[in-house]
Amino acid sequence: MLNRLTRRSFARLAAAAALTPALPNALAAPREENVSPASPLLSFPRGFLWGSATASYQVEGAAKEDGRGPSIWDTFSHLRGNTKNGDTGDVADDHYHLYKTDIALMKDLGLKTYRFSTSWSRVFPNGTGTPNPKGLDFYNRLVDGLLAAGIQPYCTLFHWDLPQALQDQGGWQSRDTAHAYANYAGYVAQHLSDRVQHFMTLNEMRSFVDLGYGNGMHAPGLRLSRADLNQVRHHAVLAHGLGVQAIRANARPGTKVGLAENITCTVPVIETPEHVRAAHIAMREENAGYLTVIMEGKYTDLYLARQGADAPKFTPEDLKAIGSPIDFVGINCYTPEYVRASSAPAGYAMVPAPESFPHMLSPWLRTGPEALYWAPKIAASVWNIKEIYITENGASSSDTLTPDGAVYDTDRVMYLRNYLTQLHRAVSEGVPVRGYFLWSLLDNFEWADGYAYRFGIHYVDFATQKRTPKLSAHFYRQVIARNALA
Ligand code: GBH
Repeated sequence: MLNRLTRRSFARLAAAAALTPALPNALAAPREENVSPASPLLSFPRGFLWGSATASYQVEGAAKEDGRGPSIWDTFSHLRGNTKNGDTGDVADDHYHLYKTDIALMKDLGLKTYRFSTSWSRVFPNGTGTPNPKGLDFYNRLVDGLLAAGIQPYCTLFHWDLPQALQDQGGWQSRDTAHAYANYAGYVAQHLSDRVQHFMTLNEMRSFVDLGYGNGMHAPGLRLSRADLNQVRHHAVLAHGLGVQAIRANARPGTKVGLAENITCTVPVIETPEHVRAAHIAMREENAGYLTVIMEGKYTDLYLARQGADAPKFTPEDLKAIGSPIDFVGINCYTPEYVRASSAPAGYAMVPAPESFPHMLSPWLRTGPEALYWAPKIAASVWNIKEIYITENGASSSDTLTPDGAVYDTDRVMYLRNYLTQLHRAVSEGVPVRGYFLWSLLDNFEWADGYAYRFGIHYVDFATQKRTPKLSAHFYRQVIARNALA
């Protein structure tokens, strides 16, 4: 016999399916006596913020419209060989024009919150100097639309699209860029903070530093020496710190400031005390150039020792700015990094992944759901963090439209169910995760991978801009509606 809750769940699922011609007969009612009820729902705390995330260059398009200046991603993606199939973000999801359609998709999902990023070169076409009012206007319209739909906007101020004009003056190799960033961040916060309560300074410093300036896979495509790269990394965390100060100085009182970093998500190889301890040490040391220096206001001794003569040059004032207190930490969490105890002086060792490790379509996206348990739990305990968001988690899949117009991305649904089960484990232990942003709302421009790797829970036909909810969107709608794993 089905209990009442399960019966109600079936009724809701059936209703959802009925609204969705793309899922014909998906849930033809089985005879009740033959149904094994699912285990009790894994409920999340009341008010848990279910969200989704995108980034300006990946979705907006309209690359030359309304006075937007070029960014390093315009330049980089237009140079042959830098992206798969020579793809660029010139049009992307045309979200700049279709944002109302996209807000309707969010509303249909029941999203509580949406994380977007502002394009620096829309707001300041040259990076500094005179702002372009039409650039800011787009974000005013977007924010107003979100609020009208009952969706809380979370704003990231930098998701890798550095104004080309600043790159021409040295980009992140120059300290001046950190100051230019603070000026821009303060300006946007000043104008949006009457409606936006949460700002993230920078998205994934590790990615744009190491890929953009280290191995040349991302814009601006440089391969610097280790010493120069360490200096770029220092300028990135300095920009974060100066940005925090500028936002505090210019935004409404009560505005919350944080960041969104793809920290090394350390996971103990076996859940025994010695490996758990090693994973805590690794959390600090593997993130030493990023989150650790931000949370502690200094580089760890081990970090400086490991860099030796290549260590970054910095002043005590730099460290003070970098360590400016923040209100929340956003963790972008995709892959686990396994750690074991070790008798080496560091007290831990990273465990390389075997070739057979399961991954999603993107070869780097190794699937280890327990990352979403351990990363926020360990970070919260190492730095005594009181407010955490999972600012990104999601997966690429070889989505195909079936003849009936559906996308059955069962692998993405499995991925999400498994990761969210581990997030539930953390939240039920009291780890202070307040919300979760699924990457991504839409298939979009996946940087060097162009449009070849789809991360959306809505399928986008890039020829027509038609959006189709995938099975994962239906799954996520149920999670949000029940505030529980469905
Ligand atoms: C995030 O990066 C980004 O914030 C987001 O913009 C992106 O769309 C999303 O994840 C999905 O990728 O090809 O072997 O050089 C996640 C961290 C860092 C993962 C760079 C891919 C490239 C690995 N990313 N990494 S490789």
